[in-house]
Amino acid sequence: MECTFIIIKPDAVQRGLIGEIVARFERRGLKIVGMKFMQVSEELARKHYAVHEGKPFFNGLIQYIISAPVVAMVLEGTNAITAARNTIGATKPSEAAPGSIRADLGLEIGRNLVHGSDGPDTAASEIALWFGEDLVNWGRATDAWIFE
Ligand code: DAT
Ligand code: MG
Repeated sequence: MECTFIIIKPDAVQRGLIGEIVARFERRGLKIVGMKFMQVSEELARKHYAVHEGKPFFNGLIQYIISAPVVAMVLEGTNAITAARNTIGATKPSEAAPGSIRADLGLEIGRNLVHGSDGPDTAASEIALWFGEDLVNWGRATDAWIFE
């Protein structure tokens, strides 16, 4: 089944929104197969956001992501990548769909609370970069009621 990589970013951690955000993914049916609370190094941040290097917002983005701890997660489920992106909402919170995390909890693009992989290739490389092989393969009691 498909996996996606999620970061609960420093603003969400500082605002006490870890539980709120994890709960939204859990309720959706996505299954946690990796999770860690961590301080991100500048080296890891630059690797993760390498695709944005050279853009005007790059330095601010790196400073933001290393400014406080984050929660990194791997979520598994049917179409997990698209499902998680929809639960997260559009990059600009002001344009995100009502009911999404970014619309409900945020206002600015530079404080948009959550990261989610944007496709199968980025999901695979982000999971490898942040977790390596350190994932938990487990049978969830509710799986048969969520996955047909
Ligand atoms: P997303 O996080 O929705 O996948 P992205 O990959 O295009 O968006 O960009 C990564 C992050 O960089 C995004 O969450 C916020 C920041 N960012 C993107 N575009 C920006 C812009 N035009 N101005 C300021 N920050 C931006
Ligand atoms: Mg992205």
